[in-house]
Amino acid sequence: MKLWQKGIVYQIYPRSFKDSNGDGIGDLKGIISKLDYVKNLGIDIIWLSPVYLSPNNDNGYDVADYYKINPEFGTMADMDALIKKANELGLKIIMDLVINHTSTEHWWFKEALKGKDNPYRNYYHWRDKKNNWGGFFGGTTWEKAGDQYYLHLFDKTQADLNLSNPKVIEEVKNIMTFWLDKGIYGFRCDVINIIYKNSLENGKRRLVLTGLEHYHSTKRNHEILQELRRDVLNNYVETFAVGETVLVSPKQAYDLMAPDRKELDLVISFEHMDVDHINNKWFKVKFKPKKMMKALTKWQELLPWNCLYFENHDQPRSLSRFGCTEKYRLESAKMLATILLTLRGTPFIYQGQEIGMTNGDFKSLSEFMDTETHNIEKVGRKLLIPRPILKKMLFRTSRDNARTPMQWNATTGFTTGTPWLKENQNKSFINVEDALQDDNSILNFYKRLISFRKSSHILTKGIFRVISMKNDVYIYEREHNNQILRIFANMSKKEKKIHNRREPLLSNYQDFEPNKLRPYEAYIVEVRYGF
Ligand code: TEU
Ligand code: CA
Repeated sequence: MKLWQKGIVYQIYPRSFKDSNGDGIGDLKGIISKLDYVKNLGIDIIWLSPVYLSPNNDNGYDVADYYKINPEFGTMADMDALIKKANELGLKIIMDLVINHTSTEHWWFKEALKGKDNPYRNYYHWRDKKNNWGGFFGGTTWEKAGDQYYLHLFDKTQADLNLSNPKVIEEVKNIMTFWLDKGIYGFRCDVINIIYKNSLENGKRRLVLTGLEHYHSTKRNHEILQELRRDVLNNYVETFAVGETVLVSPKQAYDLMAPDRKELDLVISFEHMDVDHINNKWFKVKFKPKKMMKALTKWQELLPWNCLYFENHDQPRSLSRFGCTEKYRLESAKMLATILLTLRGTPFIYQGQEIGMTNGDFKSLSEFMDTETHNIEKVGRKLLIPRPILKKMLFRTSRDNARTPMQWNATTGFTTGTPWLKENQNKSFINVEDALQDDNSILNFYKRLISFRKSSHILTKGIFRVISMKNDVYIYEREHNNQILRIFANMSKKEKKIHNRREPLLSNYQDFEPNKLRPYEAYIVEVRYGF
């Protein structure tokens, strides 16, 4: 087994993790000061969201220079120190690789703006007129610059790179090599299945993302990934390349990660994140556990290995979506943790998830910092969505829900200054300092689960088999070498009848009652057939 299969990943969103100098913005020195915390949790791999030079229109996913560190975060020396200290602790680092687009502040783009015959013009996509494509952040995907328009599938300050230009591919290889030579373990590749555009013609009209068929999962996209593996990743003993994808089927995901195709190692898919909305994420509906179980089961059955996650910097907090933030906060957070750490695949934990952080307590739209949230607000206004409904949509779904500062303690744990994004006031009782001292905390439960998982061949290697998805109760097994663990999870706040008399090996309740699951109760039992 590779390290990325045995290990647990922890995602750090640098801006919101730990501020070391009181300017209200998390930074690299802050991360260094918390590496011991991450290590003690039982983590093996850190996924660091972008720390490159950036004007921060999309918090670093708009890269202005791939070889420079954003001064708000520190210096290249700080980054070297972070990699060194992490490696000393046995922690690997993967960095975000954002190659679908650069910031319009990138010097390549500034050169491209100088005219049609500039050598960098062809680093980007240009058209004389807009086409009908629709962007990920709402609205058109074309912005005028001079007498032409450039393509941007995301924000207008994120210009799509032209990966049909071999020079751009060379640039990507150099960037990867530069960072791998510094001792990082690999990359989380941003929106990796839409990087190659077959054509810039009009698309078939769709409710969202018109034009998608021209750039989604293209053949050339696969070839590019194969080339990056062959010419870069293969130069290192062991690397880890996990790709974030957009709208993939299990088959499309498998084609990106199948070992014999030599592209990525692992794919981040979204189907289980799409279970509480209709059409697109802004139209949330009541969460039905069955949908989640079905999505998880489907991917468990169809892919040999999954990226297991309930949260990241783009998703509202899982506790607020799939659990209970009040009466059963502890139980439901631990129930979700139990599922996360007992399925087959590599678990990803997003900063703050391990203490049960909830969605932000935003009161007004002006408190949001995320460009997507503001773009969607504009779209919503154009569509004449009544203001109270629009507000509700944005409060519930904004990515800023996941980006509020990490709650280290009840007071100035994140920063001694003014945080760049409003802190959640529930830091008074949801914070790392308190959680560390409380044996019953979500944090300590995560630690127990992580060490349980890591010492169990059944959980790391075993096959998955679903037993039941009825009545809001998820029951499945993992099996390895004829040893079986069965996992029970009540995903609702109602008590449920089940069949089980075996004492759990690990449970989110202190005691055990046979043949029933109390609200959000979840546990692992050992099963022996034929005895
Ligand atoms: O996200 C890509 C993506 O498809 C979505 O999750 C997106 O963030 C949005 O929610 C669509 O409605 C990646 C990054 O994770 C995200 O932070 C970036 O903004 C985006 O790419 C562009 O780089
Ligand atoms: Ca700082």
